[in-house]
Amino acid sequence: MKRQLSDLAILGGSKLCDSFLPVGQINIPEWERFEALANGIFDRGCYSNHGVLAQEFENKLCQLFNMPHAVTLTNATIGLCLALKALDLAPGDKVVVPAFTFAATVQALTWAGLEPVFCDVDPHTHNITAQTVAPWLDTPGVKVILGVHLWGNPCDLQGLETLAHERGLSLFFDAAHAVGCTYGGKNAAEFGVCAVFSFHATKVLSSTEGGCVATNDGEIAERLRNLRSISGRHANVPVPVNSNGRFSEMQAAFGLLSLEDFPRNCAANEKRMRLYHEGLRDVPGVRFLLPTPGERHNYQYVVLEIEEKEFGFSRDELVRILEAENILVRRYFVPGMHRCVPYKTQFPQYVDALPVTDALCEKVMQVPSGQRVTDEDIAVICGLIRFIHAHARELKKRLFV
Ligand code: T4K
Repeated sequence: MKRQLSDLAILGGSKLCDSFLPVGQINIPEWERFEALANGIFDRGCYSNHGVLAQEFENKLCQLFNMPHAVTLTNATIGLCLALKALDLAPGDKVVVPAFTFAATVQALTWAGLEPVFCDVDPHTHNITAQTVAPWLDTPGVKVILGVHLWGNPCDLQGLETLAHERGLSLFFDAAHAVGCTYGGKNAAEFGVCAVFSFHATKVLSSTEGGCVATNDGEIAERLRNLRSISGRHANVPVPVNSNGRFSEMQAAFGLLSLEDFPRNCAANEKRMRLYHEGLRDVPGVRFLLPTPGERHNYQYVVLEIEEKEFGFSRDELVRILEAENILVRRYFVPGMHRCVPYKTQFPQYVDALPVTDALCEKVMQVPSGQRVTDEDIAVICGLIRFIHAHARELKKRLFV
């Protein structure tokens, strides 16, 4: 615990954490359970090309999502690329997409030969809404609205469905953060023509790398199975190109165990989020983004907004102080995609058009969560943030002048 300013690592004191505390889950199943499944893989001698474990994982995902098709892929980035390629779109067709997202959301559009039309997001949910999308729908060539269920909170699905229906557009979702999350009691996977999920090591449902596309559309699912593997096992349907987006048996083994642990890991995440909230809720200038009450959630990301005037430091300054202590907070997603190459030069019309995105890029951060982060760690992190706020004026003079 820090008692005086010189105890802070950024001022030469010792680090609060001996090893770094990351944002991300790294929920590891017990080795013996993994070994038992891996032994079966060795016995069968089938390591990839969608073997028995991959098929079992897909079946269980269909149950979790309440969907007829869950096509597993190497990761969600490949899932986004191939799912966009599987839609009936022509090269150069336009897709309305938030700029406040992970690079893969937008780069997948480029990869699939489509053009992004960047829109802003709601300041309270960080997600697109019918209101933030509507101003861009008259752009010639718009065919799809691509929403991102950021931090696991589903977008305003009712409003978006109504708008898409009125305008004859498709809805497509990057649901990388939203495994197990609901909107109006329905699984997030049940909305849009496709929903793409991530099972990266830092996600609450993990297959180390991995992702899947959930869809109701049997034709799209068949196209995806052909797109993901030159040696596809399923019916041959015409696809524009082949690829290798296969999901290995080792990934499936990890994923199956993670699925068994999923309720337990979500509950542990919920507790961690609650502890952070209790530990920080009265600190001036710290705002929490909390899940909608009554909906199911995976509580994967603990997301804060730092208001510089009230807190005493900007988000970036706070991040530097915390990182010096080995607390690896993240600044997802900076800068907004509209300000990244190649988009800022290719599409300069968006650079100064998204004020909410720009404001969020200045103040949003995620604090460590997941299996490695203990209750004591959270108490220490909250205590440190309180200490930094309480001594902001004095500390600022010694640090950032
Ligand atoms: N759409 C959205 C909205 C997304 O956020 C993402 C990915 C995607 C699509 C694409 O999904 P994938 O293609 O990845 O399936 C991470 C993840 O790599 C990425 O999956 C995630 N979103 C993004 C928000 O965050 P980084 O660069 O911040 O995290 P990374 O991989 O450096 O890991 C964080 C820390 O965790 C590391 O500093 C160390 C620790 N760590 C990580 C790994 C992988 C470990 O201790 N062990 C590990 O094995 O991107």
